[in-house]
Amino acid sequence: MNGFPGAQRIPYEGPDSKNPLAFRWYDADEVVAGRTMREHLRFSTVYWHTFRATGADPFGAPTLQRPWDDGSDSVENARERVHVAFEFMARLGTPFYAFHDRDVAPEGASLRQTNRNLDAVVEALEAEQERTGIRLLWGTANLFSHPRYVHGAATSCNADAFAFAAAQVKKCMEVTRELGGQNYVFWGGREGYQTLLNTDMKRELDHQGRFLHLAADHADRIGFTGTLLLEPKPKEPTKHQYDSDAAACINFLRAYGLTDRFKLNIETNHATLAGHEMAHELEYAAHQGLLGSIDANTGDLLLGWDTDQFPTSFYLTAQVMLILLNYGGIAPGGINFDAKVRRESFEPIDLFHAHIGGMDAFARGLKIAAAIRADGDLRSFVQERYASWDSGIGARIESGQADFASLEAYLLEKGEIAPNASGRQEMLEHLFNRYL
Ligand code: XLS
Ligand code: NI
Ligand code: NI
Repeated sequence: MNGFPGAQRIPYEGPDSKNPLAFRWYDADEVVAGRTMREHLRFSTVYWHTFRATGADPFGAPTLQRPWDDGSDSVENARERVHVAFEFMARLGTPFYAFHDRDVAPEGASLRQTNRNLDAVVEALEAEQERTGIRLLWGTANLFSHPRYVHGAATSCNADAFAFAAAQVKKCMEVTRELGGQNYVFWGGREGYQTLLNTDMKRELDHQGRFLHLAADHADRIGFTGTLLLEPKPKEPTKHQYDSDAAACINFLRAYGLTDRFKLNIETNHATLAGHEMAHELEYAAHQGLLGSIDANTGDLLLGWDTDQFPTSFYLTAQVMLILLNYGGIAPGGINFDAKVRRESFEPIDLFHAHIGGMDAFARGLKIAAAIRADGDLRSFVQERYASWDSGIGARIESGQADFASLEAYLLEKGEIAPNASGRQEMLEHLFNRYL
């Protein structure tokens, strides 16, 4: 059962290596800014894109060659796939993985049978975790593929769909706990709408709030102590997803009293679809104390959908890692490659090329970010830019000692504001490039 001929354990060979099946930057044991790369980056392979994608698109048939997979929906095939998946991850060296319940095990004729199928595959996952030391970053329930969720899950107009989703999350959270999962993710696949003409938005959002409370209650009941994560995405599959971006998610969590239980899982391509840079979404979640984990991929700026490509831009990864370093790291979250190979990259070995490129891009980004922080030039510029708030009128405003009347009096006396300084954007962009 060697699904990956030609690929052994991927070695680190250093920046000068020309071997495409070697890391040039990712050296798991290398210490950067006080921690090993392994600890900083906490890479995770996703089960769905990597082991379940077929390459089918709305215009064409599957293309991806997966010789170990017999294409059937049997539990036996699902268990066989587990061995190949762990073999892949062990050779690649991602210390974590993530799955949806329905990626790992097939849906059966009844909920009872489906749960039994899941248990049978979880047994295999557990054994492989034990054998390889690879751990579960997060589990999640697929509440969007089955036709029963056509109108949504927690936000469906059909109360039975809510109940089914609850049963599914209950089970998936239990197996996530059993497998030692460090987080549990909620991406609201079909929680949104296509038209307001048939939608009671207030009622749907109340139901989503209720659903997440019930999920948190169940986590407490079973002693699941991992972080619960909500994943923002603005559109696709619905025209308007309720969890549209970090700010909308945080507002939702606050409105429904969920901020002490939930954090966010921020995905690069979802940020792009929301019209934001990844750095914006990370910075927004992080300063609110709600950054939990990252789905690392990248979109195509010329296409308006979630292309889920592997990240390769050092500029992007350096920005991401700078924010993570500034906020003390991503653990117990991780850098989860929610990314897939192109339909045209159909050989198994392409899975290695894709992940090696992504891991190296993040390793290089980490080094760039660490160098930027060590020099401190960027930080001093920003500190200096806000110096007017450190003393005088600025300090009085920040500490709550000023009101409109005293501010008016201040300006009547002073006449005009202190001269503004240049923002120096171009100089800073050039400075950033110094480290690339
Ligand atoms: C889809 C989402 C999904 C979540 C897990 O766009 O990124 O893959 O991460 O349900
Ligand atoms: Ni995702
Ligand atoms: Ni996505």
